[in-house]
Amino acid sequence: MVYPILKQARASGKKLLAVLIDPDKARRDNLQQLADYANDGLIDVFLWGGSLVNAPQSEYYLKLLRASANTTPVVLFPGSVYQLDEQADALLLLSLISGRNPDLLIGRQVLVAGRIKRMNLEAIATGYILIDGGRPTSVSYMSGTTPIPADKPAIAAATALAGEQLGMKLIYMDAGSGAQKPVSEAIIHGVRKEVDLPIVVGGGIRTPERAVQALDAGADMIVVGNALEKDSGWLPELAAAVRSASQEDSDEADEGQGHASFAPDTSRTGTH
Ligand code: 1GP
Repeated sequence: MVYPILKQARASGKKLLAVLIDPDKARRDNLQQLADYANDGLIDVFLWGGSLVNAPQSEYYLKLLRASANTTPVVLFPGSVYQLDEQADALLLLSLISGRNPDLLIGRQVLVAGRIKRMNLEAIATGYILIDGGRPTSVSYMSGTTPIPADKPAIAAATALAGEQLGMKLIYMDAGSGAQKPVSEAIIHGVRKEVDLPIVVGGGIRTPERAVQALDAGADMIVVGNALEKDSGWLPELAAAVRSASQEDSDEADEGQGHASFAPDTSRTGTH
């Protein structure tokens, strides 16, 4: 199960690094390098998906990744109903709660509910929140929704809180792939103050410093995609920065703030 890993991280202050692979842009050599990093313990979670996936080789690449990095969970991050794949460990069952497009709030979920059940995929109900990242991104265009303005932390916080009250298990704030500006610390901090759920932040994170800023502001897991697609050589530096952000929280825990110790549950759903 993947969700317990996120919950444990949230409880203990351990920070997680997720690498997003867009199957349309995957390359065999890059995939192998990322798998090697994962096997060295540098990647906590793979996210798999994209706003528009046309690649006929998506299933094959996912099989390759599963074969080469078989202890790192792979979680589907689907841009459409065509992106379900039972080779994955889990699925972010996204509800685009920053938007007002009913199809992305409940319509598409209805279309895939039966398939998810029969695939025995762990579905993680995710309150997906788009934050303006400085320019239109694929996800804002494809979803036909307007992101929350970057300078409105109160709206982001109220949206996340509504997601929590509706029973969602995770909040994912996304400035969109390749965003000019990542989600700001003020927005992350505002949401962190309001909700207890694990918080995932992605979009436009291109440096270890940016990753640490998001984690220090309250994200439990950051997602990096674009910046690793062409060159994943900086991943060890990124992973070290994520670990250092964890260490700071763990120190606080040692000083009596009552966090539980981290004990990752890396067990998988039964079918894999
Ligand atoms: C996009 O949050 C992810 O949905 C990752 O964004 O590709 O900009 O890293 P990047």
